[in-house]
Amino acid sequence: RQLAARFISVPNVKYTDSHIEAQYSYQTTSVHRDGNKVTPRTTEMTIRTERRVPRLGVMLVGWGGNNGTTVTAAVLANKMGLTWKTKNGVKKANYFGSLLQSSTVCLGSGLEGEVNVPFRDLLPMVHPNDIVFDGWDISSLDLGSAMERAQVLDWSLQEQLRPYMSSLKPRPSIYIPEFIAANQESRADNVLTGTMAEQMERIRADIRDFRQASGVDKVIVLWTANTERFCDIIPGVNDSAKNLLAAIQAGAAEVSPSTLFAVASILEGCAYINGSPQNTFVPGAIELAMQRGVFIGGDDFKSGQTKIKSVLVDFLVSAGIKPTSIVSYNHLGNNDGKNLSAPQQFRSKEISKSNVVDDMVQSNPILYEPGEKPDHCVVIKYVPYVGDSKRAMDEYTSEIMMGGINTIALHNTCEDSLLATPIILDLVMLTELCQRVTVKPQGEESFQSFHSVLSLLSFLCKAPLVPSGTPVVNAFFRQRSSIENIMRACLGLPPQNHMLLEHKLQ
Ligand code: NAI
Ligand code: DG6
Repeated sequence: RQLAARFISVPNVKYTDSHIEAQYSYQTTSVHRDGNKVTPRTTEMTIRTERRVPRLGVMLVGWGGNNGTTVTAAVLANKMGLTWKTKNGVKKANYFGSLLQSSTVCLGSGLEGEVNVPFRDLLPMVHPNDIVFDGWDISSLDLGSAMERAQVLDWSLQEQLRPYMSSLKPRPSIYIPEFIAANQESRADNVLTGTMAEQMERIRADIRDFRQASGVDKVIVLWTANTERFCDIIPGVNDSAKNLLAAIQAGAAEVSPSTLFAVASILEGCAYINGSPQNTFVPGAIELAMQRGVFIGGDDFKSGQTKIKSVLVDFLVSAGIKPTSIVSYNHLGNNDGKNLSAPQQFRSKEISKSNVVDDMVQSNPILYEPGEKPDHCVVIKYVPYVGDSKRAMDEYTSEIMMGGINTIALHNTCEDSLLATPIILDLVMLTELCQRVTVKPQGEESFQSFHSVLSLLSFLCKAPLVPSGTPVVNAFFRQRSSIENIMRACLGLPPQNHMLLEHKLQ
């Protein structure tokens, strides 16, 4: 059963013209180091959610790429309610794969059983059809031709979208060749010139121009451009906000295009999300975001193989089974794969794909000695023929009872950009929602926002960026519960605990 939950009536919740205001008891369990003293704690708080949903503008870095064109085309197709014929029948535009648009949460239960509502109806949030897109690309191709180059969408859908997509042109971008693969050079015909500081100012001006010309209330900038190599963290260059700003003025070598985009967005007060694995958020960029109270999030969309890994390893370890070896191959033939065929760019991806099991392994000292980890190998190969249709093959070997060995082998074939597109939408819709939520713990004077490093986005990212000293959670269902329960808290509802005690008593 589906029910719009937007105006649910809860005694401890007040709907004013501008806000949903919930009185909430946040319950945690504090444990002493040795585990002998365990204390339940309750913090009373007021949580406010602004009700007015702004008109959202999203600027994509890498707009002319496979993800950039696919997300723009998908939103247009949904907005226009397009259908198209394929050899398998008529298809209709949808948002499958979006947590917020296409999944449900159990609101609670009544006489007729469980009531499930769409995630998107829990709180007022931006609908993807209303997002206005703009962006930059080092390739000058208009989005109609770029969509054709991407080879993701069915041709008869492309034909319908072409007139609209062709009028969209990426803005010139910052291109510093040493950060992406040399094989990308032939694409770079739409690049800014001038000093590093001048180029960054141009990006800031673009953001202001877009905001004004489109009439959007808010802009979020998201990097879906090529994977860069990692930056070295150099004291005096990118280790503090002050040094990073000075390094940009000086045109220092170790400042990447993605960091320049992040700094430009932060200075314009726009949230910035990193959909690729590189360390865009050097300490100086994080400090700048915190100083300015701007959200940053990332890193690297968790779209396919890694998403399954964050489910499967969680299942194995939480079932008391010990994964000892995880081997993940992929091959793909799109431009992302071409860029990742260069060693430094592959290394960035290898790092973000490899750390995803750490929290699950560390959570179980019965299975793993301190410091012990499964062998974990990540291989990516570029095979042009398969295009955007990525193949992922995984082998999970685990130790089971009494010396037994359990091997699971998976093969997944799927259009990579159709997995990334709903994630891009969820990232910006969730970030925008978080910008409207503030919390006032009892006894404190004022309402506070979420931390600038928006760890709630972890569910959508392979290598979640979290505030310093905060646990990194990769486990899929823990990440999902966090989003669900924080949204429930905004409505004064208790966390979903799945106890179903009322059905377990005589
Ligand atoms: P793509 O190669 O098709 O698109 C990237 C675009 O970025 C290209 O059009 C390129 O010209 C442009 N570009 C490169 N450097 C730029 C710069 N400095 N400024 C502006 N534009 C620039 O790649 P795709 O498939 O769209 O993926 C984009 C990124 O998302 C990659 O880094 C990829 O690793 C990452 N990603 C993709 C996932 C997926 O499932 N498709 C999942 C996780 C991450
Ligand atoms: C090859 O791994 C290309 C990558 O860009 C991936 O397609 C992307 O990172 C998705 O990774 P995963 O592990 O979530 O499928």
